[in-house]
Amino acid sequence: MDQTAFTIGFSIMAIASLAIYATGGKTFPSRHHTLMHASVPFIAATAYLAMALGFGNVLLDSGTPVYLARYADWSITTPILLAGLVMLAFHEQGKPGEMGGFLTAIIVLDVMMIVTGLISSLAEAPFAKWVWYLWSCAAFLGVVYLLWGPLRAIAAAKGSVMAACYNKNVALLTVVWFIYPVVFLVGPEGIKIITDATSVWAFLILDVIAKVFYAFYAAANLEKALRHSQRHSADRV
Ligand code: RET
Repeated sequence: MDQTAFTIGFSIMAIASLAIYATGGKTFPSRHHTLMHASVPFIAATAYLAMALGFGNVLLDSGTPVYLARYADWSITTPILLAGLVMLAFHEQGKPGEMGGFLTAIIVLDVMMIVTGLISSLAEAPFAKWVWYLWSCAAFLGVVYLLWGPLRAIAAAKGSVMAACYNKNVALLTVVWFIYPVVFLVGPEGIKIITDATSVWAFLILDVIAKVFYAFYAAANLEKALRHSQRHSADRV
């Protein structure tokens, strides 16, 4: 258990939540994105606080530590991040029920990915562990498919500027999210190539990129796209 990493994680996430809110757009249509992105590190700060204080840190019979707060964090924060992307793809438009359907499907797949990942980490029998791991990967591929297939096409139909913004955000998110199952695989919950401390630091770095860096990156891309669309509608008047 790495107390330093958890304390650093708590501090970064708490400060980042305030910084994302303070610097983010406060008018429609950026305000709701600002609120969503600021809530993500707040949840993570809570999870790191729990891990630092030893709440939900389970030691399995095999000696593998499992941090339940990490999975609780991911099961709330990843749906928020995905909801932001679905909303960006639709950009305040779409047929009735369409956005709700996509939100439901992507969040169900995503929560299944986290829950089955947790089951895999708790499963000590190798066969069950790897079945659950693969099932979690299948759900993850479903999420990636929705982002790069139908949602990308919907974003493209909203014009090249919003589509470029969606594509940039999805590209960063996909690259970073793909590293999580790899760290899990090589870590103590998987094939145990890296130590618990290394995996805690690796997840901390990934969390900072996926939650904090991504929030600033996505906000900058959105503001740029909105400025561009405003300039073009002003030109047409
Ligand atoms: C697990 C293990 C089982 C296989 C897969 C996983 C994927 C996890 C992901 C987590 C993303 C977390 C983020 C948190 C930031 O807020 C559960 C590690 C596929 C993709 C982005």
